[in-house]
Amino acid sequence: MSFDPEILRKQFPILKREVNNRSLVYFDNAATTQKPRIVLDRLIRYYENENSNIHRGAHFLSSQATEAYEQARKTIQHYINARHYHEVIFTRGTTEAINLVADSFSQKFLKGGDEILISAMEHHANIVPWQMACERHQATLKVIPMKPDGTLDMDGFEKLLNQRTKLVAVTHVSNALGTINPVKEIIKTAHLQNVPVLIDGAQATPHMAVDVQDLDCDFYCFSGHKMYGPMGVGVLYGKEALLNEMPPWQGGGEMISSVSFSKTTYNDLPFKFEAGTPNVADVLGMETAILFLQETGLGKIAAHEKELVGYIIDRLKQMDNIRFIGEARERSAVVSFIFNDIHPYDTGTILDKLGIAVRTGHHCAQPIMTYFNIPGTVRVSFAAYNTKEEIDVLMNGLSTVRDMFG
Ligand code: C6P
Repeated sequence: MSFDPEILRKQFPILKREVNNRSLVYFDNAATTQKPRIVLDRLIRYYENENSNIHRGAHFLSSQATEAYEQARKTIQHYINARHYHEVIFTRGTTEAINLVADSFSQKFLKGGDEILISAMEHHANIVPWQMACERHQATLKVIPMKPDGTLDMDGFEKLLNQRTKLVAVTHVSNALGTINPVKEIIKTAHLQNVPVLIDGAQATPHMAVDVQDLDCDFYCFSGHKMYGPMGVGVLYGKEALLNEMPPWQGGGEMISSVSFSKTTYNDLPFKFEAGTPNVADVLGMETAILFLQETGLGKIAAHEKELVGYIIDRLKQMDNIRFIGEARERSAVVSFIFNDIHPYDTGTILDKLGIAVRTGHHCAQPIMTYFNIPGTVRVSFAAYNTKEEIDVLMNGLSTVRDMFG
């Protein structure tokens, strides 16, 4: 069946609403996507019919909820093609997944004089946890340089990789630039020196199929809420051998095997890393979002978003005083720009008055803004339900902005 965003839009109740007396135009999908009716229904169904704590009770509801939760893990295992079901760890999101690895991996493997390699285009969630880990273990954080078009300097990367490097952590897709990084190549190069690689997939999983075995990444992190699922849930994929070597991160709940005051033994994967009552409802909502993505077709979504990106770039190029931030050939559904003579915050505020939601500012990637010597960007980020007509509305809004600032 062909892809029709207008039909798809009907599945998203929020898209019908008005903001400031205008039909909402939602272009802040990299921050979070809207949720289709089936995801909302799944959350309600869970709380109305299935709500129970899992892995604990012998009663009917508890075993039903446990089964549903563990089935969701299998759905996600197959979705990202993990070799083992227990390599899928549920977290609160990408940020928590990275923090888990930064803490636990570093505790086991990082010591004074070692190096962690990140890139110049990381989100703060893939910078700060590594800074904290390096500080704790007297290690050094090194940064793969970026080029003016917003792509990584791969020669620079190879030069930085050495025997002291204990881990490489890079984003699959930049949230501020839209750049799709050559992660497979990065992983292959790092592995030649036996260095494991963590991929921040927060901005990749809503737009492309991810096969962790094909990538051969050691860790892959993503968030449910950026891929049409609920907030507060995400995934850490990790290779079994590494996860087994790493110490537990938080204590309590299902992560124990036995507890006494003198000694506690830990549970096996994946439970070793899932302390406390899990977020069952949102895990089920995320599973439903994945079924939605599969049903809609990631290939069709990607093709549609590519068309939107091409269209908006052509239109924006016709505007005065515009500067694109991030011009990689391989790019996702993000377009960042700035008017040289207008602060991005002013642009965003006027667009908001017109019912158009874009994100302005540093997008939690301040080093990128420093690199380009700008206060921030105006970021338009697309999802499957966006249309060219909405881009036309945005372009009218941007003309209003230009008229107001002369
Ligand atoms: N970026 C944006 O507007 P959480 O908050 O844990 O779901 O995701 C954090 C995160 C990590 N990596 C990348 C590449 C991201 O884009 C994000 C979230 C949002 O760009 C909110 S700052």
